[in-house]
Amino acid sequence: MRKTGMLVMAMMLAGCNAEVEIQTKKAVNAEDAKTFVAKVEADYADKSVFVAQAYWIQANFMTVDTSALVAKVGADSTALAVKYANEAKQFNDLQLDAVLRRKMEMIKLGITLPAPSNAAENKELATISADLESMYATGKGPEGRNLGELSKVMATSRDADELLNAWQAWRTISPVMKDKYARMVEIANKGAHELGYSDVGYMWRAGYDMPADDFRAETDRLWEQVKPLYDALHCHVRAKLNEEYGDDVAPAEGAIPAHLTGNMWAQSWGNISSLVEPEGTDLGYDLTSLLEEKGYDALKMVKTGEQFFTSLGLAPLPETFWQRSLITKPRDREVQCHASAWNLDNKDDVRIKMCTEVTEEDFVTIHHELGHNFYQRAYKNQTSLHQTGANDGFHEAIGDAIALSITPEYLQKLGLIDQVPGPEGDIALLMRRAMDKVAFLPFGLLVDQWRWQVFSGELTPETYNQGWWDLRMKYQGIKPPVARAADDFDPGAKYHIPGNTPYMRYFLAHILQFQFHKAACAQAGFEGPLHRCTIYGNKGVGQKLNAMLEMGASKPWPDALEAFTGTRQMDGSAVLDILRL
Ligand code: X8Z
Ligand code: ZN
Repeated sequence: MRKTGMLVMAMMLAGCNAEVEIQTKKAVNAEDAKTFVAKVEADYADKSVFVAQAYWIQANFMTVDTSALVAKVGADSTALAVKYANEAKQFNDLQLDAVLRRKMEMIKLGITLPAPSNAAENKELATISADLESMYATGKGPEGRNLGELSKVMATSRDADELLNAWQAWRTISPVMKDKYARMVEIANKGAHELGYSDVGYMWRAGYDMPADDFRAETDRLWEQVKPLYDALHCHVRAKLNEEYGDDVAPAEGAIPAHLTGNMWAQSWGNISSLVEPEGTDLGYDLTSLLEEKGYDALKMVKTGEQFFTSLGLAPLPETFWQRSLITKPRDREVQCHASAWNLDNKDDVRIKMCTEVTEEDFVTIHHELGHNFYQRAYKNQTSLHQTGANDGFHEAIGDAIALSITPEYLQKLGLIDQVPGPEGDIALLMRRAMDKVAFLPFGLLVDQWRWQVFSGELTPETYNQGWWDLRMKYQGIKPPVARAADDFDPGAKYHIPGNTPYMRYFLAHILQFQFHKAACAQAGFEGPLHRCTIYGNKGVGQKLNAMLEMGASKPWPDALEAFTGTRQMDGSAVLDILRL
């Protein structure tokens, strides 16, 4: 409760010596609530530009100094957000209109890592966050190899020893994060308590226009819908890996060892698609090789991505995007290479930051990032608190949904292939999609299940790593390729853990993007199989898409979903509709 006009009076009560604290609460009304929210929004709009600039500079130029600067900026902005969240509580019992009530909830819940009001702990939390972020960004394996180099081994090598070596190398960066991480959890949970919440995980689950417990059940429901497809994929891939690597490395039964799926975290398996194509099927081309052969570089890949969005009738990116984005890894300084999309001024100053390689994977990631930028620009006229995705899964799903339109038919339009493979290419096409998207689903689900357990105290620093692998086993059927030591901290080797980016958004996005694609293809009147549908050039679909994007978070997310797809429910059946013949 905000201590409005708190009055501390020592009163001598008759018959006893007691010190009584009396709080007088000024009565607030709906008009006060409106004024308060307007003030918060104006303040956020004003201050967020400076904060974004500081974070941008740090991510593009990582030194001990820029880290110290973002720790300071982060501490100040968290302190402000916590102050406003506490002030918002005074309106808890008031009847407010739905929009205002929702904004109040956003003010209280919108802090990813809440700090206690104690300035020293706030500072400590901000310093730990900045430290963890740079430890990840600048992390190197024993032979000085960075994540880009090690990831390339994971994606291209078929030598089990080499793969194991790269897998282990990257996991040497994270044990030193563990103590800091545990302390961070402790402080942020204290911040959550002060705001009146049980723990940080609760706050993360509460941002979906439904009670936090219902959200947990909702994610379980979606997983159950798609699990049979994952189980089938897992079984097939395990058999193929067994053929390739033999019983000792890749057993025919049980879990798949984590180093064999073409990805550092075994989260998306597209890089080993060719290995698992069923007998007699072949896509006939490899997009990575095509991009190389046709002389694509990072810039041309981003231009091509932009061209997809403008083909839908969306305005081109501003000149400043090209001047200010970072699209290749600089040779002379440390940057945060994990791809991201930014809006620096809450208007048109959108940018991406990526250490792009000429690969199919990065071509898709470019569409993913541009999806964020086109979303950000579309909702720029909303009020400050509504300048975000309908929910965070929407934000992650837009670019991915567009990338589902990268079909052979579209690649032919780009001049990347001459001949569109006939139906004989369907199995290989579907397999590639499943390896990228279906394989991701259990990983997308478990990262925050782990963090929910960490924040609730169910896992402790002693059990952090074991808990991680228990979830990897339970949902993905993935096991570590070598025994893990007690002080290992394998979750820390995944960006979003030290980066403190909530992860359930990606699980939701891997459901939503299929719903969006299916709806878009229906709007386009497409009649063939959905994996062959591209909405490239369709202005009608673009208009409808933009209508949803422009809404930002101004309405509960089911309204936004309905505006584009006609349904108010997230639904995993679209995944199955698209990924079956
Ligand atoms: O982090 C990302 C994006 C940035 S928002 C590149 N993704 C997740 C990941 O890399 O783990 C996209 C897919 C999942
Ligand atoms: Zn993203």
